[in-house]
Amino acid sequence: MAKTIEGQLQAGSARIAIVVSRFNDLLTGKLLGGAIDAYVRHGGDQKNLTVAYVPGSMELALAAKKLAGGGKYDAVLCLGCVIRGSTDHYEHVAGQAAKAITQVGLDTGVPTIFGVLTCETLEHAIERAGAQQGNYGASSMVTAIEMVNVLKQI
Ligand code: INI
Repeated sequence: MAKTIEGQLQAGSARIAIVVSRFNDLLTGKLLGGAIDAYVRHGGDQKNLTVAYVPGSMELALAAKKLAGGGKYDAVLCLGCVIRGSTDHYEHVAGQAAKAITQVGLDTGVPTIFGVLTCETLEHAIERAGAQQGNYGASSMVTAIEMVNVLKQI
């Protein structure tokens, strides 16, 4: 029988920093609410959460790097929203944010989660920020919890 390593979805006392983009804050505020709610519903205590705000999705990675490097957090969750319909540099913002946030995790060893909605239209973004398609902030928090728990065992 193979040895299996997998992360449970219990938050326990995992210390998680959430970095939130103010750009599209109508939507990122909903992602933040979903993330906090998911943490609590998975057994966490809000006192173990820290929330930091940055201007836009392009700034998420730098703040995440500082938080991840300080040794105080078990995971960093980056929340943002990039909508193609409302920006002509969508590809740059979305692509660069994804690349930089992924790199923070690889460089620091602290799971750094890409909770950035990248959508074609405002309607699609609303659907994924708490309407028909769930809340991407909540599912990203569950990813953070799973990564904290699986990395503890590897
Ligand atoms: N930032 C976002 O988070 N989402 C967007 O859709 C967006 N648009 O449309 O441009 C956006 N731009 C700002 C960017 O993240 C930086 O804050 C800015 O370029 C300064 O570095």
